[in-house]
Amino acid sequence: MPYDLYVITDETLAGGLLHAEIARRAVAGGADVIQLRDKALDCHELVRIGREIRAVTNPAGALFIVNDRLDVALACGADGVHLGQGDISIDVARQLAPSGFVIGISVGSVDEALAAASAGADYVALSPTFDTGSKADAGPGHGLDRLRSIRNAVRIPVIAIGGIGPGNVKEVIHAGADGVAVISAVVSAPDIAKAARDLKERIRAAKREATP
Ligand code: TZP
Ligand code: MG
Repeated sequence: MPYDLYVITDETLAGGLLHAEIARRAVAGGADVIQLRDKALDCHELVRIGREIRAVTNPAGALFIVNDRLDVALACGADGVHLGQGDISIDVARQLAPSGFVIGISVGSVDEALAAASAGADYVALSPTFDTGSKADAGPGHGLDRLRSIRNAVRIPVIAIGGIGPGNVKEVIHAGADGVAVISAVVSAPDIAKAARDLKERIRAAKREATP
């Protein structure tokens, strides 16, 4: 399953569109992964919306990941969960999840990436890779040298997240990212499907250049 273009839903940055509609448009533009992320919703709302997104991603063959909440991910039949360093641990999540369930985790350092890989994570995301205005507590970007170091340290897929768009996606892929996770570059675009299509084409082109 490729992680090339990983789109995170955010209603606050989508000009009035709801999560499922953001997902529908992003998938129409070729998003490989949709992550439901909303810190303001309660569990009931997250499960209801998660099921709507599940109905969008399934027919398209896109992966559906829930942010933070393993309980919500399991309740709405998601393909996986994206954890932060303070969320349920990878080992415990693995014990509770069905086989084949995807567990990804945000990391900021090589040590965190190594720990995640040895705990059985399916992917790590360098968070944030660049400065971002889309996550208030993200802190400063770790940069491309950190991305390269993590790429060289682990064998599982490495995703770059934070401050990525059409202007810098090529250097991110050339630094070794397997995929790119974005909010604003796709979700805040006037035409979400078109922005997704354009970004995915840039990712693919950069990968073709990077592979001799
Ligand atoms: N986690 C780390 S950075 C970030 C998240 C959810 C926000 C990414 O948004 P953008 O607009 O692509 O910088
Ligand atoms: Mg989180």
